Amino acid sequence: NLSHLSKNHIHADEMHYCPKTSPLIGGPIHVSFPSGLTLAQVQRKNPLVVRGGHYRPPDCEARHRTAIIIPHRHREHHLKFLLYYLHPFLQRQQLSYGIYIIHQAGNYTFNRAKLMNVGFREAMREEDWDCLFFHDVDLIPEDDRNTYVCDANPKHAAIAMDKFGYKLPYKMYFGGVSALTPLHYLKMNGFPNNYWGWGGEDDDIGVRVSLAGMYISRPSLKVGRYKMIKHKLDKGNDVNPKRFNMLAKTRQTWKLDGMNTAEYEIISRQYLPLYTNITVFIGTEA
Ligand code: UDH
Ligand code: NGS
Repeated sequence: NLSHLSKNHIHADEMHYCPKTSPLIGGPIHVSFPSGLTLAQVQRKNPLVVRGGHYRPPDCEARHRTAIIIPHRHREHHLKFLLYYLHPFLQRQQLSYGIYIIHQAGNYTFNRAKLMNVGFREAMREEDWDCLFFHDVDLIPEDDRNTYVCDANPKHAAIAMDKFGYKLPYKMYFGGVSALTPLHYLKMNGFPNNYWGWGGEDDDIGVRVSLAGMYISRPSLKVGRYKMIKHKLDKGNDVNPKRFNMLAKTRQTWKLDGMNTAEYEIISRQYLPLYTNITVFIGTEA
């Protein structure tokens, strides 16, 4: 009896796309931070996540392939909570996805935007992602309808954060979580490499979007809600006193500094159960 073979054959050939709107998504998510949570527990709760933190829906073909890029150093405690919420959240959206932690090696001044350039190149080297989410480690999405897919224009997703009273702090704010297609990213020459320390790099990125002839797209305030895990300014990430002068020159610098000039040295690439960990040496301020 060969009927089971033909059945399998039809299945493989006609693996149908997932519905346009996932039936698994709900509305608001109640976010709290259970003490004693371990990565092993997160792993047990996400049995379909495979090596390197990759996932594809088991019974339909995903319509979207999204890479999550997280700049990181010394925030393991935040990372655990983010993974705890993000994996099930992305699975409910029926996405094909991968999570990349871009870990800055050494104790030199932190550089968030340059780590994003590393994440972009290293994630695209691995897979043909159609959307990249650049995601701070301490922001937890609070609504299932905040879909992690790209728009026609670069999207600023974290528009309603608890620490800003669930409103934008200022009109051009582009920090926290943003989503770009590879085309958007290359069109604006990626992100700046020369913002060392805290502040201004997200504003520079927002300015690049418009200098490259694009607009900022946003979800609604109801949907783009995030809870920030409270913390103080990190060691090694002092406020950058040059940020205002640099921002005044973005128009002159964006084509000269960015994805086209990002130089770095990969120290290690680990395919862990819940994420890919890329440790990178990005140099120090000139
Ligand atoms: N990050 C790290 N390690 C660091 C610094 C930053 O992982 O040492 C990453 C992390 O993903 C973080 C992101 O970079 O979410 C942004 O850095 P941040 O959380 O320090 O920036 P944010 O503006 O908070 O969210 C700053 C806290 C107080 C700043 C007050 C300055 N006026
Ligand atoms: C602006 C910073 C941004 C920062 C935002 C929110 O002033 O980098 O505040 O900061 N721009 C400059 O410093 C030029 S926060 O309240 O999260 O600490 O993201």
